Amino acid sequence: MISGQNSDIAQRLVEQSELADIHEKVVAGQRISREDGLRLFESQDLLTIGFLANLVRQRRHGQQTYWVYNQHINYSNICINGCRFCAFSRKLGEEGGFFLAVDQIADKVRQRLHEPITEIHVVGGCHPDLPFSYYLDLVRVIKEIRPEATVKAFTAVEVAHLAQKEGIAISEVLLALKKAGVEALPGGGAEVFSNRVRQLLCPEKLNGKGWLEVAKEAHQLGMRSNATLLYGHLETAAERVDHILALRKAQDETGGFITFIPLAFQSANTNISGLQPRTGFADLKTIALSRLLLDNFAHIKAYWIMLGAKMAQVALHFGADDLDGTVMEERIGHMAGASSAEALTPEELQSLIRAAGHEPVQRDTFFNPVHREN
Ligand code: V47
Ligand code: SF4
Repeated sequence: MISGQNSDIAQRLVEQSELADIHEKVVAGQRISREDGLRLFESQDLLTIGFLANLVRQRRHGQQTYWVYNQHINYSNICINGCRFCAFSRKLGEEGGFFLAVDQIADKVRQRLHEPITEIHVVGGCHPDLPFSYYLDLVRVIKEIRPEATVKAFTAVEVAHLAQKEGIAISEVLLALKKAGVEALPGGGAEVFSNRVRQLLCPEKLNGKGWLEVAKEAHQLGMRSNATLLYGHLETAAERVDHILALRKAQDETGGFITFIPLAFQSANTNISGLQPRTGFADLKTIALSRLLLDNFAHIKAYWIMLGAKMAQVALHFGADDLDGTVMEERIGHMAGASSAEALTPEELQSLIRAAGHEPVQRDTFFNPVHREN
């Protein structure tokens, strides 16, 4: 954190910068516009952008940075969609495809029963054949073994896929999942809402409008959800801004989003080639811009799996207030070449946060503090 004399100097520099008018809005707590967002993306003044985002972050969360004790489970990577940016998925029958039966999922949960996990995050591909009863049984078995953990499961894309496959309404799928024990949806599948990008990269997938409708419907039924942006591929700065603003509008309508997660694209083993490598500048600017534009989102997550632990730590001074969690087993980023570890212990997460000058706060899925014995 900047403090005392340094803070005054930083303040004066910002007031003299090309972004002084946006600084005024941020200080006054005013909403910043699409044009402001575009100017911020075009600006190379990363430290001023970070200073502005950090003002908002500090106002909301002070020195607190959140982390969660969680377990990721991917039930299957078999998927009908074949998004060009995805190294995780396989077609049915293709080498490398996998599927976990309900009792294998139960084993994964049981194996870690000695750990104080508070969230189980479950996602997979859009499988062509699995019956709806499989998804409900999967959730029920997790809740049976670990009743105290929150099940955060199935993206809006998986929910829409189930509705289509079963020939039932989205609300019916959501209500059945909720009854089985799902309390929140992960934020995946949003990618970039732009039709142009979706036509190029994931034309088979639920479109942006459909994704927002599922999320809003979940909120109306009393479920919460996260939201993501997949950045660092073919999207333009304007498409990033418009994606974030579509989420801001949806959040104005329902208030149901918990956190926003910019996902840094990992390119290995994907069908997108010839890109310039993603830069640290782009990572920090995207985090900061998200914090500044999403004035109605309480939290911005620096997902260390995609960013790498070191960049995620720096992002805590550029608008992010959450590092996600222990994870333990991660396939989506690692099959696409992520060089981060697959797991961080609670001690490692907390020491990353402390080394950034912040106070670690263990949270549950909904950002309620979790009090630990040790
Ligand atoms: O929707 C796919 C993304 C998402 C790649 O809600 C890729 O707390 C980077 O949504 N490089 C799934 N990203 C993961 C996800 C998520 C992860 C952690 C926490 C939460 C949460 C949600 O992964 C997909 C897609 O956008 N993805 N391929 C790739 N090559
Ligand atoms: Fe399937 Fe999701 Fe991968 Fe797209 S990103 S191919 S929907 S698993």
